[in-house]
Amino acid sequence: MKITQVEAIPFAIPYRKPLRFASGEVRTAEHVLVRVHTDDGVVGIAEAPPRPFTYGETQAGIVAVLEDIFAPQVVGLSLLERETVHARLARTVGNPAAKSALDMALWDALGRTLDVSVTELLGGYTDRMRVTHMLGFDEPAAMVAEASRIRETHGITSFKVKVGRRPASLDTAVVRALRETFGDSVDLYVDGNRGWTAAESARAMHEMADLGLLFAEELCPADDVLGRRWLVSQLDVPFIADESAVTPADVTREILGGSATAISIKTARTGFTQSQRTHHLAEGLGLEVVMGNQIDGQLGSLCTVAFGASFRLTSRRPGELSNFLDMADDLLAEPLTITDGEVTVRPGAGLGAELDPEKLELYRQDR
Ligand code: MUC
Ligand code: MG
Repeated sequence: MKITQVEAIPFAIPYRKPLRFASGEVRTAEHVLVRVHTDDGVVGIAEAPPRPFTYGETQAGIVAVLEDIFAPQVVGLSLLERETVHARLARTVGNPAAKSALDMALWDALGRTLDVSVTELLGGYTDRMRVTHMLGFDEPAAMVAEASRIRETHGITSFKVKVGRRPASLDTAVVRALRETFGDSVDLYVDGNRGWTAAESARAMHEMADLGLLFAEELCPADDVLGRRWLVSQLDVPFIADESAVTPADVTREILGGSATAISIKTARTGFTQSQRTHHLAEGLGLEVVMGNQIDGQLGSLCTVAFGASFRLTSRRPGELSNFLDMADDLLAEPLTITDGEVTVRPGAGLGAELDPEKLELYRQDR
């Protein structure tokens, strides 16, 4: 079970249509495939999506930190020494997506070695999750049409609406149109990616008070400390900390400081090892948890469902598992599918994912 090699392979797959939100937009999935090899001939895989506008990482930076710093720190360790891996990676600050992909590839390799799924290794609570689809910025009619298409094609009835534009009426009109079109047959919540001030957020939430929103996420920056506490204290829905609460320490600070009342867990930024810690903390604090999406491809989405299905708390709410639908293609030999609004954990060892070698050749950028 000794780690012998870590590969970091940059690849690029275009999006069918860009996903736009208050902190940025994504037109091409320029991700990094991580492969962890062991002396038993096992290979574990995961992907890292760089999000410079949220965490400062770039594709080239992820490859460099994996090759130059993290690979030498873990080669020679056993797959069972996951806490030692965690401690060594923690010597370097930041780099959440690079650390997480390495961590998840290691768990995949462990599952393959032991012939059990990652979900069974982590907690084994269920084998599936309901799905929330994320709607990026557009005109109200186009966003309603997209939601209808996603509902008809994949059976999804939960939508996260990107907000945070100015004037806020651009976004409140979308949420109102969605509610008027679908009535109570869909769940809706909003994510501002820090686009509004606390006062703008309060006004927009007031304007949408009759629309039955389930949550509000990261409407204004957590660094506007008092403004955000003021906002959260007056809302009658849970306020989800997403990019402001990456580590368990961030979660503790945001929750105890009154700047959030729920959290998003994203395996793309906390892997499986750190996501476990966040899950246990959230359970202890009695928080609502949503499994979020860092605009992952199919492999990243499989990681999210593998973790989310492991615990009762993380599988209770629909997870954001469908961003890959916007991509023109992917690397998996057997594509991930969403049926009747659900994604199931892949049966089989580890993450249960195999790559299509021809697609990897086509999309990799290092040759
Ligand atoms: C989200 O929930 O914010 C947008 C940026 C990012 O890192 O993730 C997405 C989705
Ligand atoms: Mg978010």
